[in-house]
Amino acid sequence: MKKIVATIFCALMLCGLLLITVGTTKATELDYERTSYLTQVTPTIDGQWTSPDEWTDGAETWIGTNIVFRSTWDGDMTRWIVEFLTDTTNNPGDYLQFCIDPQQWGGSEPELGHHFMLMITGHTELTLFSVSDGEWHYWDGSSLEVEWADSLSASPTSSTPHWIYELQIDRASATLSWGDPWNFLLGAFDASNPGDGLQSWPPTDPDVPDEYGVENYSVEPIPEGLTFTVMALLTTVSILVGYKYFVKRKETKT
Ligand SMILES: [Ca+2]
Ligand SMILES: [Ca+2]
Repeated sequence: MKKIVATIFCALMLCGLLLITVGTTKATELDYERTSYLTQVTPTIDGQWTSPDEWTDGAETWIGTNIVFRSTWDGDMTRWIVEFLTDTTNNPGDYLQFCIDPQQWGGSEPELGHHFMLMITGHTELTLFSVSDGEWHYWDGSSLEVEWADSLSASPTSSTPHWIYELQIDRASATLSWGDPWNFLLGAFDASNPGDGLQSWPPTDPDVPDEYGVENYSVEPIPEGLTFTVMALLTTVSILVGYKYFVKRKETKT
């Protein structure tokens, strides 16, 4: 009987810790704000986790359970990794969509001089979009310096090879001035699962800047409490301590 109680206790502690993790690293439906921390490990933009610690300096944000992304920054650079865990197929119609409102203008539709968009399509092509008459249009005149790569590969997040996108943008190269903080919508589409549509953060309309999320920034490195390793360690310790406590009580009583 005590063993059952001990198991329930440990399970509750585990759930509690998981909730803490979610509460501090994942945005909620009511609050689409996240924080970019200072880059500690400058990533190699090759579309994969190049080293085990390459992206542990970025807080993770989930889009449902299918997509997770992280960002870090230093100077004018904003750096991103997006892992589409459930997209394991190479389709010409796959795309990553990144709508940017660099000065938090907001608005009910994108506006020229206020908003722009990047799309990576079919894992082969990066296209920039500006705005005309409230709609996105191909934009070839940008000096925006974007380095990007993607690959179907495994990562510390999932051992199943999945699409991983890495991007690095030099904000100083943008035609529009780019502030701190700034707003964005980031989403991805898997053409082999069209029913899922665009899965994005926030889960709103890419054509409505008023519905984008906020990219805040911290001048500090990511707090240790947010790293996966620390949370996993705490979880393990709590289970061991909880279990030992109950086993000890049982031994004392018998
Ligand atoms: Ca990399
Ligand atoms: Ca696909």
